[in-house]
Amino acid sequence: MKTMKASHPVVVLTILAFIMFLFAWGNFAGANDEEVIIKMTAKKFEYSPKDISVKKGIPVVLEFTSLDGFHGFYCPGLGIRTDIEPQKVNRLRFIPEKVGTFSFHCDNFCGSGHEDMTGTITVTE
Ligand SMILES: [Cu+2]
Repeated sequence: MKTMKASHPVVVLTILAFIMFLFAWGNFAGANDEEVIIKMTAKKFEYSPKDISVKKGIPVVLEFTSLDGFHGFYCPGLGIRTDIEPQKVNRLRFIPEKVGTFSFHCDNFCGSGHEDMTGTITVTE
């Protein structure tokens, strides 16, 4: 019984340390699996928001809806594009791998003024 009493605090501390470890691990894993969802709308002749900021290495899902007709989204600097079809949510998932500011534009001709349909993605560390 004496040895049981002596070891008791050690056992409690060990269990506490293990629980703290699990918490830390959970947070760490959670941060890695994190996915940032950014909702964007497209209409003649603008995106909203038009300037977005994301973190390098954190997966991003852009969710586009069109408020009018057919548009596109093309960001050559990051090598990503999607059609933006009306009446549906158009999802584009990517992982930003380089830091910088990259412009995007509509690459489905949607009328005169179409060339002004632009925006930027800024990727930070
Ligand atoms: Cu357009």
